[in-house]
Amino acid sequence: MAVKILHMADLHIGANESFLGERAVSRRLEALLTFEKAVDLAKEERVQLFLIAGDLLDSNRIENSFVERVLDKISTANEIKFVLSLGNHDPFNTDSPFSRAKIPENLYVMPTKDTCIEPFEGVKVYGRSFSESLQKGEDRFSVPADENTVNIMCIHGCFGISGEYNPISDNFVLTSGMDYIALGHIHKRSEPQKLGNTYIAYSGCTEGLGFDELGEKGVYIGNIDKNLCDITFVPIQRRMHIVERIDVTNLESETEIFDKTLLFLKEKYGENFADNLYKIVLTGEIPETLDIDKNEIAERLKSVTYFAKVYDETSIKFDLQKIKNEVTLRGIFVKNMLQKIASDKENKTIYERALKLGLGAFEKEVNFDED
Ligand SMILES: [Mn+2]
Repeated sequence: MAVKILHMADLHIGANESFLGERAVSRRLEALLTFEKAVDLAKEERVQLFLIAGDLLDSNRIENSFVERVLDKISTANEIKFVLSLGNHDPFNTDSPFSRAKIPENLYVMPTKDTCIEPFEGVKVYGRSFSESLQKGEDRFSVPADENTVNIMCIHGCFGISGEYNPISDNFVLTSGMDYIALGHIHKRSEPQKLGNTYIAYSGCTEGLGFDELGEKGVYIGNIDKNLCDITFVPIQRRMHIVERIDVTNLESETEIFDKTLLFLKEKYGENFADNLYKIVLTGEIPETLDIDKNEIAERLKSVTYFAKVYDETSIKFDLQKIKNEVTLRGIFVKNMLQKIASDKENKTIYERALKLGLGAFEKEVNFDED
């Protein structure tokens, strides 16, 4: 019997993006909206089993009101069974809100020892919660799978990575007897992969929490059966974190740079472009006379988007024929280098690079990693 699941992880409700300043307070609440959206989606899609693979909360020190809203939402979806295996950020100890709160009947919070439950006939769910923020892994799950049911595991840990966050080895997977293992911990989503007869995947985090968690975030939804893993990624994030490099060569003012950037973002991200958080990196060669005020551009972008910051990685486009006639140290340097470039064909590219770096050094600090 195929079972329709929703797999989510690492929503980190309560986390604070402090760089947002005043908006950080409302941004914290958005994780709740994203959770509610996931539950609504599960209802629409007639999901039977909603798996949460840990780090639902960013910390056990979270306002009760946040936890109440999560539990309320779960209780309104009583046609769905929810299974929660807690992770390193929200371990199931005496500090856990889940050890105090009234748990809805359709939510099962996995204990800290290996456990198997049967939420409905023909489907068994296996898992365990972290008891502390660090967790030594075991090389196999201690509860054997039932050959006569669909077997699904929901667990937080590091698949294929050793360490102290419940490492999950190939042997663990190969001996598990699972049809699907729903993982949490790694915030970057992975496509389902098959080891033996077991499919395993990270759904990734559900809402990006910084410029190291870029692009679409969401959940896996689909059917699991014996030898079947038919799941699809569905983005549900409220906002995306986005890094874009904008080439500003030949532009002549902050206004032109702002206009080009804005047009690019509108074209690429469509009507909801303003909802996202942007890190814009300016690249290309600009005239010596243009001293870009990146803060001015950032302020203007902030006024039309949820958040923006701007990095300037441009380099200066020098008029070498003009500079070589300057009666300055820089003029002498350029004249000498141009002579070397003209006369020493073998080392031409090295001299060209030295010229570029040297000229940069007259202007500002030199980054030798630039090309
Ligand atoms: Mn996490």
